[in-house]
Amino acid sequence: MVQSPAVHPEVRETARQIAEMETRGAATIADEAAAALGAQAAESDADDPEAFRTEMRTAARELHDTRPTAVSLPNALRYVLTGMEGESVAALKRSVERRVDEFRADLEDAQEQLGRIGAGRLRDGDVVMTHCHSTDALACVEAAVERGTEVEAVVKETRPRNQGHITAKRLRELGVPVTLIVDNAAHRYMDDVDHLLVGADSIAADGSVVNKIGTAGLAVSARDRGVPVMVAAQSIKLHPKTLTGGAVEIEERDDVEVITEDDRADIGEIEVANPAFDVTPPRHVDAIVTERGQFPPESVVVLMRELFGESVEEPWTE
Ligand code: RI2
Repeated sequence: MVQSPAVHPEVRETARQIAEMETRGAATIADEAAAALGAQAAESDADDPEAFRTEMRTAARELHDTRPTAVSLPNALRYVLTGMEGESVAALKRSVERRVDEFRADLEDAQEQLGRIGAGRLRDGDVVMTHCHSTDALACVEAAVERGTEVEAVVKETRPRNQGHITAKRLRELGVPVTLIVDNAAHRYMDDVDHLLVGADSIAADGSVVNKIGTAGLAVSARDRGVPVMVAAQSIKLHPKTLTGGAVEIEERDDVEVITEDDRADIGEIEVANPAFDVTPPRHVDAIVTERGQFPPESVVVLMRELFGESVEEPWTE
C-alpha cells in the first residue's frame, strides 16, 4: 500500500483555522498558508526530491481545499510551489523557505504601498462607509491618518458574523471616530458619507469584484447617491482563471451562522441560504486600488495579463 505523505501539524492546524474562519480575510489567509508551507518544508524528513515535492503538493492541497472564494489562497500556494527548485532535498527546502519569506514580505509591502495610494483619495473631513473587515481597506485609512488627514467612519456590522466589529475596533485604535450601524441602515446613511470603502476576496478579469455578501447591493445604493465606490485590493486578489473564462466559486457557509438551531426549530420547516460573498459588477465600482496604482475596474485586466500571462498552473494537483 502506498502511504500518503505526512502533512505537518502546522499545515493541518492552519487549514482548520482557515476553514473555521479563526484565520480570515483574504490577505491574512494567504500569509498564514504560505507560512504553513514553510513549516512543512523546514521539518520535512522526505528522503528524496520526488518525495519532498509530493509532500509539498499534498500540504498545499489541504490548504487549498479549505475555502473556495478568496483567490489569494491559491495565488499564495502557486507562488511558493512554482519557485520550488533544486536537485536535492536540502536545495528544495531552501528554495521553498526563500519563496515563503519573499511572499510574506511582498504581501506586507504591497499593503503598505496600496494604503499610501488609497489614502490619496481621502480628503480632510471625509466620512467613509465600510463593509466587513478588510486589512487592505484599513491600510488606506491608516495611511491617511498617518499623514494627518482627519476621517470618520460609518461601520456596517456585517451579518452574519459581525466582522464590522473588528473594523470598528481597528479604527478606534487609529483614533478614527466610528458610528456603528446595522446593515439595514446603510442606505439611510449613504447621504452622510463621501466614500464607500471595501476590500475584495477576488477580482475577475472584467473588473467584477467578489467581496463579502452585501457589497453588491451597497454599491447600487452608493451609485444612487453619487458616492464613489473604492475597492482596496492587492494584486494577489486578481483571479487568474477568469482570464480564460473561469468563474469564481462563491462559498456557501453553514446555516448556523444565520440562525440558531432553537430559533429554527421554533419557526418550523424552512430553507436557509448563507452565501458568504457576492459579485459587484464593474459599472458600480469607481476605482480598484492596488499596490501597482489605482485602476478603473475595466482596465484591471491589463495588470492581470502582466502578472499572470495567459496560463495558470495549479502545481498542487498531481
Ligand atoms: P483583506 C474578507 O472575507 C472580507 O470579504 C474582506 O473584504 C476580504 O476578506 C479581504 O480582506 P472573509 O475571509 O485581505 O472575512 O483586505 O470571509 O484583509
